[in-house]
Parts: sequence; C-alpha cells; structure tokens
Amino acid sequence: MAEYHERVATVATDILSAIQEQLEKHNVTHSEYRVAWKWLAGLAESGELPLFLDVFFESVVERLTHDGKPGSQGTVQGPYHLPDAPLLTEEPFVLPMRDDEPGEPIVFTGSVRGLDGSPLEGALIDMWQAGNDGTYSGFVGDAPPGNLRGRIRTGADGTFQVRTIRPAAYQIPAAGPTGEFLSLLGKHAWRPAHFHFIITAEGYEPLITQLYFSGDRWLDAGDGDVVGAVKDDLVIDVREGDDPELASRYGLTGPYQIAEYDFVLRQGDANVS
Ligand code: MBD
Ligand code: FE
Repeated sequence: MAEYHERVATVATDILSAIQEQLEKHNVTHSEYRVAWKWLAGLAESGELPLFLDVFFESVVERLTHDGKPGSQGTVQGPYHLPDAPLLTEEPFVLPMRDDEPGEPIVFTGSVRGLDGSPLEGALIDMWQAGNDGTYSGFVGDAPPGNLRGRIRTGADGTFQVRTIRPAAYQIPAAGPTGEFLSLLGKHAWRPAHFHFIITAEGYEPLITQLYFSGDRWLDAGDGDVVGAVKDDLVIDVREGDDPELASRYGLTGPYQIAEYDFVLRQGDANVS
C-alpha cells in the first residue's frame, strides 16, 4: 500500500475540490456525468491520455518550473518523444529519413553553450520532429519506425550541424477523443510546425525545448498553438540556402533552407529539470 504523501494530498485534494465545485456550479446531471464518464474511459482506452495531458496541462507546469530563468527557454516535451533514438556518428549528420522523404530539405546548425558563452563539447542533442505530413514516426502515419529521430553530439567548439526536412504543422487527430473534445469546445486542433529537442551535458540542467518557424499561421498569439507552448525566443527565421559547398556536403541538388539556433544551458543537476 502507498503511504500518505503530503504534497500529493495537498495538490490532489484541491484539484478534486475544484472539479466538485464546478459540477455543483453548473448543476451537472447524472446523465451528463455518464456521458463524460464514457468519454473519459474511451480516452484512456484510445491511448491518447498522454496527448490529452500534454495538450491541456504540460505548458502550465513547464512555465511554473522554468520561466524567468536565464539561458534558452524550455517548453513542453509533448507525447511523441521516444527514448533510444540512434546516436549519429558519421558527419555530415542527417536525421534518419527515407530516400524520398517528402518536404523541403533544411540544414539546422548552431551551438550549445553555457551561460557564460563557453562552448560545450560533446553535448547531446536528442532531436525529433513530425514529417511533411505532420505525423510522428512510431505513432500514426506511414513513416518507418525511427524516422526523423536521432541524437547528435556537439563538436569541440560546441557547434553542430544536421540536415533534415522542414516539418509540417501538427494537427491533433480529429477522429480521436482529444480531437472530438476540442471540436465540442469550438477550438481548433493545430500546433505550429516545430522541431523538438532534449539537450543534455555533464554538469548542466537538461533543456527540453522546441523551435518554431516565423510566419507560421499557428503562431498567432490569440488563435494559435492549441497547446499554448510557443515562446517568442523559440521562433526562428529560416533562410534560403545559397552555399554550394554546404549543398554538396549533403548531396542537395535543389533548393534548401538553413535554420540556426544557439542553445544556452544552465549549470546544475543533470538529472533534474
Ligand atoms: C505535439 O506534437 C506536441 O509537440 C505537443 C506538445 C502536444 C501534442 C502534439
Ligand atoms: Fe510535437
């Protein structure tokens, strides 16, 4: 049996009271309760519970934990990270993808540094993203397992460079219980296109974050990201690539884009964020 836990008891008791108060305030009927009960049971059964939790609650606790601290801004991890993505060892780094992977090629480059600007050699960048159809491999869609997921290490000067494709905006599946719920609330189900990262380095706090692309329709402050996880510092400009040497390094023959970001980590416990 579990033992009394003061923190859990304090927070959970207040959450339960808040729900009970709202049931009373709105005179929720027994038959309405049965409908909601069925929907919640279906949510759990569908496997979308992690998605639902991250959509409605993760950005609140992420902001409470990290806002106002120096260094790169964090944001939500979301439900689509998979551990153990392959460590890419052969430069130039290319995220695992199909030979005919749809989407505009993009070279993502930058550095990982400490707050004082010192380059962090051997920092681990775990990167994952949706494809050009807005889906994450291993969840829905027809991309092979592990597609557009990989880990790379920074070089001696703290820099990195990896080629991938530009992700599409993400839409919560309309047919599932989370999408159904958003429809009932009159809300759209979109997130702006984004890259995901977990960046770790010995002696530094892990940085869980995302980068977005300026001009994206779903960045709108009023009617944008359904998850509410965008922060201004995480929106980057992408430019057209015009470096033939860079293009040939990756075997790119057509147009491609370049995105840059310098990640700044706080010193601290590598196991806590
Ligand atoms: C996503 O792709 C995502 O990143 C988050 C945080 C929630 C739902 C879908
Ligand atoms: Fe995502």
